Amino acid sequence: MSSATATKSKSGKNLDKETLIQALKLMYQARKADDREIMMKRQNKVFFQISGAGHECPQIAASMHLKGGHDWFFPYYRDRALCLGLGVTLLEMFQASVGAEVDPASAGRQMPSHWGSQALNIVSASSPTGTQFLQSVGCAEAGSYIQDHQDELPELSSQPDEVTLVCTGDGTTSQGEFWEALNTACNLKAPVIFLVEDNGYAISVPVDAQTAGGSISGLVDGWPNLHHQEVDGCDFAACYDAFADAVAHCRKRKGPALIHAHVIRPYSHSMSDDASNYRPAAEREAEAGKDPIDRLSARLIEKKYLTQEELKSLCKQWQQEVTDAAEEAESYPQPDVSKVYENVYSPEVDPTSDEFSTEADPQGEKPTTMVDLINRCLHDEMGRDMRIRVFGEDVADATHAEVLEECKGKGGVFKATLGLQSAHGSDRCFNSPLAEANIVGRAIGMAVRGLKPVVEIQFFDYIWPAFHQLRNELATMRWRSGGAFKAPAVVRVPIGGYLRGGGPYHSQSGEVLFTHTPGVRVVFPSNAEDANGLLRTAIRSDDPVMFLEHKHLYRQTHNKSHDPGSEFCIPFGKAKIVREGSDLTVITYGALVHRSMQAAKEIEKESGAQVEILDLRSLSPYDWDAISESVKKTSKVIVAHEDTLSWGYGAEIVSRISDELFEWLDGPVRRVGATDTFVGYAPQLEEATLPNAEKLAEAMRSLLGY
Ligand SMILES: Cc1ncc(C[n+]2csc(CCOP(=O)(O)OP(=O)(O)O)c2C)c(N)n1
Ligand SMILES: [Mg+2]
Repeated sequence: MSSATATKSKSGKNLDKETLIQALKLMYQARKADDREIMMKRQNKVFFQISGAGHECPQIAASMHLKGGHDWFFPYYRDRALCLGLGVTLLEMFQASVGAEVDPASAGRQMPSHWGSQALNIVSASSPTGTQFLQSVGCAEAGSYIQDHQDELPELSSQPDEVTLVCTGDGTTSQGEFWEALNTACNLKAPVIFLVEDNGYAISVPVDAQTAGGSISGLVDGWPNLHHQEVDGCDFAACYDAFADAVAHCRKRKGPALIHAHVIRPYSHSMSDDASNYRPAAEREAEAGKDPIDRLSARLIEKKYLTQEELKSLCKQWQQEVTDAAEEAESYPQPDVSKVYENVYSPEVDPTSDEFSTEADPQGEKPTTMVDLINRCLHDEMGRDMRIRVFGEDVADATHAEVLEECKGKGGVFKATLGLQSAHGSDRCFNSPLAEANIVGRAIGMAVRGLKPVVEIQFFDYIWPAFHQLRNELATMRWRSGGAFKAPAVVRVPIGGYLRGGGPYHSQSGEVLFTHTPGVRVVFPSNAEDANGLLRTAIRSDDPVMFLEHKHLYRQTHNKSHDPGSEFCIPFGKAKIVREGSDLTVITYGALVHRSMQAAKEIEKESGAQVEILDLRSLSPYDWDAISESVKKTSKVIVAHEDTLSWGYGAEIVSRISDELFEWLDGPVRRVGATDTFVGYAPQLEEATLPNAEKLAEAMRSLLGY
């Protein structure tokens, strides 16, 4: 264990003068920084304020046992004192307050108190309460994985004794992800400290209305491998000792720890709240008597480490540093507006570039299916890149590898991941709990550490528990941190219907929920070769990718291909003309590519008209040049997709065609999509719902005749 991070041997009660004065300084300056920010908000110099007042004690204790740049941190908005203790400067804090471009936490993109520091391993905090928990578990897992494979991952770093700290309020422990994270951390013995800063309220809702029995401590008793301790969060010595024990437990890899610290909230929830509306005066006054800064000051005087005069003079000096930093920060400008697009995607790796355009090098005698070529790509890439970890529900061959002596192995409900565990090891392909947010949240924590999680959500229909993580975390990480952090995970998802019996919960599409989310790439292949090449690009790119695999296309014969070889990539944003024509363009993707081909053949037979079919292959980005060229050639266009018609992918493309290609059109721009309903189980219902070759042919006929 390095001396820099060794848990301090002294107990909280016997701390020396210097340590106590340093603790008081940090607590005092954190409080005064909040006060200054409140003043600046009133002066309209900052635009949001939420304070950490009353929460300082456990945070400073944590900062004294952990080390920025060595351990990892997932703070929440009240953790100003923690961040100050770890080394974020007052100037940096006020740069965030004024929304300055130089703000190292977010480049002026996030509200103040959304902490982040690349140098200190403080991972960019977001606003949703509770999303930090699963990410912190993934981060801790990544640390261990990097340790285990350090020789093969020389570009990544972790520490043998590192600990991940994740912080939360009491109310936020009501989020399901808290329990998911605690469950997984205990199960994996992950070195994560959960600090619950219990101020008794979540905005206006008291803790007894949130938590059974009114205390999180009562609920975490008896969890396997969990060290937990309840502590007076206004007593510095008690907090110091609690962290000493928790950190030691985690550094020794005995499991996670939970510290439940009772703190106070002397100010209202935020400057948009007035606690007197729901907290009686007597309650607020009683709380004020527990102020941790007053208590630590009194202790220093009592121990005769400081006189009243010395304390007064130190406070004046500490206050001056706060004032100076705030005044200096005011001179920093807000971000240049031209930079708003920066860091939506990787500025370094461009998956649309020619670098990702390679020739196929066909392997093997026979063409094979889409699911096989997805599996081959995963095998190839795992062999080439140790950063890749594949996990999800049922994706492993067998959780207990020894059963594979007798059993064939599962390898995913569609067998897309079959054999990955056996070939590459149980720490590279493994089963997650049955919890979708768990999969994506942990993937984000791992990706932040430089790993490349390639995870599977078993069915698109069940992606919704993970949507919060996907939309608010995965997609935003790079942008919201001004490029300081990124989460380039690949999320593979079987999607779509045509199963004859899939019903409403095994047939869903819904790709637009993701194309409508900046920061993620969305890919939707229609055939085996494209799936292989696009998945390789997804893995080698540096952006989060939603890789949508139509499960009805997994084992068709019409879309088989030879294995295109282990270096085959297809750039994103490049459509493929799968049928040339001069009379009408169909823009489509996924399962409608084949159906459109069938319809086009029918139309040719009937009237000789030539329909051009464009397979978009990737939906975000999409190939506007190819669309534009084809529409200029044919002057008639249909956008066809399997998903429900209204508010769908077609609406966007049609709108842009109407806007930019109006002069070239010889007819209305049409759409074909599913009925605005769910997909029924009875095959007759499914047929009536989803678009098919007949419906496509009818739309083609009608538009050709316009
Ligand atoms: C997912 C989500 N729901 C609601 C909110 C709005 N919100 C912000 S803070 C908060 C209360 C949090 O209470 P607690 O966890 O006790 O933390 P405290 O603010 O008391 O420290 C709420 C409801 C949010 N940011 N995110
Ligand atoms: Mg609270």
